[in-house]
Amino acid sequence: MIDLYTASTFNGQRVSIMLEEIGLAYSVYKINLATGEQKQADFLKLNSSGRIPVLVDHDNKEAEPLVLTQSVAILLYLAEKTGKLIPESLPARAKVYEWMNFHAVDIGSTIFNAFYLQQRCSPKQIEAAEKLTSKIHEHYRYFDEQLANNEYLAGGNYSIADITALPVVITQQQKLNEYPNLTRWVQQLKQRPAVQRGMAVPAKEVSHEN
Ligand SMILES: N[C@@H](CCC(=O)N[C@@H](CS)C(=O)NCC(=O)O)C(=O)O
Repeated sequence: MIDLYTASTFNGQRVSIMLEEIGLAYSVYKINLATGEQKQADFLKLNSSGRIPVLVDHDNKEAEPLVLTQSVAILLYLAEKTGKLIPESLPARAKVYEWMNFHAVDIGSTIFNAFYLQQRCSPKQIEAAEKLTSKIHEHYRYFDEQLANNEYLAGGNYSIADITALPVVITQQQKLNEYPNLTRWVQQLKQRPAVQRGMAVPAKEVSHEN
């Protein structure tokens, strides 16, 4: 059995979409970030950095359950565990790693930093946020070009690279109009029932009997 400690943020949604796609049964524990549940002693025992998502796999082959943090590491673990949503050939896998990294590091952190600065009010912070917004557009042009030539992010097959990217991109819908290939890809992925279910987690604490 798998336990997922999560909240409605893009890092958490990556993992819930993945669990829905691969069809493993899991229980959801909703962590209220606004009230600081992630900094309470019980949660810190699981992840001393005090952040979601956390996955606990009770079915691994070791004696102790595996406790794993970092959304990208969790996606890679689940893909390796099930052999799903990751290609077999090494060069094709390398392209998946490349696009996961682009999204988790370049796009994800730029969007997060721009959002953080936009909440502040000093002129210097606003100026920095504007610089980051123009960087987001530069990344999106590159992303759009990739999707002009490929159905999915890392080539012809849907993979964990798409799952890494989608929840972040969805937070930026207002920026998508200029990017037709990106818009096509978002619409296509949003049709997937597993994506719809994964995006809705954690509406409540439940067991997902996949
Ligand atoms: N790189 C980590 C980021 C984890 C992270 O920053 N989680 C945020 C929510 S998206 C969090 O729990 N923030 C609460 C806090 O920092 O107090 C991942 O990919 O999982």
